[in-house]
Amino acid sequence: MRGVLHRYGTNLRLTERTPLLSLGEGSTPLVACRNLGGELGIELFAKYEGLNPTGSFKDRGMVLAVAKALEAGSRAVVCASTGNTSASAAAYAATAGIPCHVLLPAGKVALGKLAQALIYGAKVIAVRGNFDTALDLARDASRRLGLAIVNSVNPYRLRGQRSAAWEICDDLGDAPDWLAIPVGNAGNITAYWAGFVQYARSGKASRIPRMMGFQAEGASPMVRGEDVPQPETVATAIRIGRPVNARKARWAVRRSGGAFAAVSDPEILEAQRILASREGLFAEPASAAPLAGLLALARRNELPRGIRVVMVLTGNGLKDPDAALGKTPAITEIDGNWSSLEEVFRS
Ligand code: AN7
Repeated sequence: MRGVLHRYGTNLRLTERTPLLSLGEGSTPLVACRNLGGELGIELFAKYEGLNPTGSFKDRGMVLAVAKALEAGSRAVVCASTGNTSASAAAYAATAGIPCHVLLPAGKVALGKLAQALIYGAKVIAVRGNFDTALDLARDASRRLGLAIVNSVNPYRLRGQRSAAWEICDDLGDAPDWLAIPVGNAGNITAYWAGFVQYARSGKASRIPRMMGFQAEGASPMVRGEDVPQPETVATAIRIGRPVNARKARWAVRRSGGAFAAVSDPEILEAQRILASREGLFAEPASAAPLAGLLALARRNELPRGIRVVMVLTGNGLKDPDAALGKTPAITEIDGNWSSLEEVFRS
């Protein structure tokens, strides 16, 4: 299986000593969302990152970060995570054959992500506190114990994540007008922008998209312009109050003519349901923030007509079934005979 290192190695500063790890990450589908696009009056695509090996975009950068950690002789990796980074780190550490330590905000990680970290064999530590506290501790562990930190403070993470922007340009033949993306630690939006810039400079794209970053209202430091000490949102993946990549992301958004905006938890859950029921795409709540934002812009007549928009579905909906089940219709239970079933179809 050809992964990100095999396909984009020349762009990723590999050396002869970099192990070519792969779980088959990247090459995710760019799905045309004709139903919603038609309704919104735009050409809408979804970059379906939930189909990566561990179910999120994190795999693109994690494969490079862990490969580089091995190359540098690191004997273990550490990260803090709202869930997806830990799942990805644990999987790549497993294939690399080194231990992985993950620090999670206690009680605030979706069950599927927790199950992943555990089954891949990571040492899971629940921190009483939020993600920002856990990241401070992970940095301490890295510094004091010499573990390789594989959060997005590790430059290889964002470099690998650029590959998603390259794939979008390769699929569309050019960059889109807008990129709509959820923002937590503000790493991915920075990586996409850098990826688009790199492609534009090398003549493989004619433009750089407006970078449109969407946060949850209760965890929206990029929108408010200041840290949020107690971030809170149903979209636990982006429950982050002090984004480590804030400065770089602000630059990317300003340079591209984009913007940050916030959406409410009810808007996120409604967008998640609409995405699944209208397009057949099941993404986790954080990943529905961009669609929630586009729907809100359209309601206010602020969505330009006819533009080409790619929204990034960063994580798979199966990771967090609890969040999805809140708004689904009731299940009809019947006795196991035809007349009971016939009754259901008649009513
Ligand atoms: C599904 O796993 O920060 O703005 O520790 O899991 O680059 O942080 C997850 C982030 C969006 C935000 N969507 O990306 C972690 C973590 C999903 C995510 C984001 C995350 P960044």
